[in-house]
Amino acid sequence: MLAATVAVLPLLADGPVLRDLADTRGITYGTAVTASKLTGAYGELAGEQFGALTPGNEMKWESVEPTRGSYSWSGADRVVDFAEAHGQKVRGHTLVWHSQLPSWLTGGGFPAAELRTLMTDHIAAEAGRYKGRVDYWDVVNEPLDEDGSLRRSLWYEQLGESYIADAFRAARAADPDAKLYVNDYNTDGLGAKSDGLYALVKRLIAQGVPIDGVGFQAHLIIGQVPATLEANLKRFADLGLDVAVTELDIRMALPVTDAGLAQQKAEFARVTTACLAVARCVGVTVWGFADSDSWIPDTFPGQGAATPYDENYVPKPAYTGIAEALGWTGGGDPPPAGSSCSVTHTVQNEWGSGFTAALTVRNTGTAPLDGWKVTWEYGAGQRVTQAWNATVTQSAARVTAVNAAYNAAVPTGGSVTFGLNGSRSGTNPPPTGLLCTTGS
Ligand code: 9MR
Repeated sequence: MLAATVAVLPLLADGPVLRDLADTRGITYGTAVTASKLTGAYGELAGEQFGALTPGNEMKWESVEPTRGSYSWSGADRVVDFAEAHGQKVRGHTLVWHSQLPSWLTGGGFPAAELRTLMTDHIAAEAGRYKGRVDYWDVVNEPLDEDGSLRRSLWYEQLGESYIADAFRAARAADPDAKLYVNDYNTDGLGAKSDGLYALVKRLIAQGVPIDGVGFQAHLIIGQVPATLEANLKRFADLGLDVAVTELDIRMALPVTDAGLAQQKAEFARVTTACLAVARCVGVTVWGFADSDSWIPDTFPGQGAATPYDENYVPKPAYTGIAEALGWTGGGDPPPAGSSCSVTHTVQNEWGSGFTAALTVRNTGTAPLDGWKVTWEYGAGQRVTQAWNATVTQSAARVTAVNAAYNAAVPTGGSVTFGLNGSRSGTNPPPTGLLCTTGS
């Protein structure tokens, strides 16, 4: 699918918008978030810069089912609602894990059959609640030990390897449209642990287990980003699965140095480039976008600065490294004053002499839109022959689309889509100069 997009008017500063740059490259750039912080500058950056959100803790078992059979969804709801209001995807994290389990579960002494039912009931409840609203689920998190054998977790010890297949089947039954992932750390490069993961995934596929993807957490250390990251992603993709970098951070010893930040910039870029190089890599998620919202300093005393923004939400060199890896050159015209929309152009269908394209206008500002206009150039002789949901005119290569009366209004965070058929002769490169401006 060909896609092109343009970013207009970041809320906090002029500069690149990672989610839109990522869209143009066919991947999604996401972040883990803390639900309670999704206001003010934190909320604006999370909504403006990222195309997907992962709740850092709010969907874990101890958060959603602290007491047996009694669910508490407020934190998880907050993240999902926020993502929908900002046109973002959601990575659900996580349904079955050995950690952050409630004590009623770990200390319950449940016999195997009951434990298995507790697990599948929990999956049914959680994935069922968010059916159609979560794009990807980390169904099973961290099932492996460092040597590549299966982790001796509560689940494995009591239920054996079959807990994994059962968890995926329960998740598929609860939400047939969500992409189902296994997710782990220290599996980013080639090695014993990722070999174990690879073997596990092959067994699951052979058993017909409904698995769609593999998540690579990528909790990395500067100077130690695996050289084999891309090759490793590729071997999993070659099994016919999607892959994603799901929890990227790159930590360093504190205090930070300019050299450390420069190296971190290059390494955030490298991880991003590795995903871009693997066709089935659907995206990268950073594990917290700001150093003030990172787990690293608590867990690794003396280390930190592991994310793309500092404690005060000032972008670090790593942020620029990501943007550059996504194709940002620092050039281009500044966004027109007053604009607060962005637009994506996607070729949906292509045949010998024609094509169909969909264009989605998103309100990236803080106020509702009342009218919008999109302009672009088709550089290879493409001609618009028919359009819907907008008035589209063309003069030579230049195309202008203006809202219809019924879709002039776009709420904050909302989007509208219009479409067209075009004729072509030969190639059909994406449009250039794609720009959205707001109306009255
Ligand atoms: O970011 C999470 C942090 O706030 C929690 O205290 C921690 C508890 O284990 O979990 C962190 O997230 C983890 C994620 O769920 C799974 N992969 C490792 C992450 C970092 O520990």
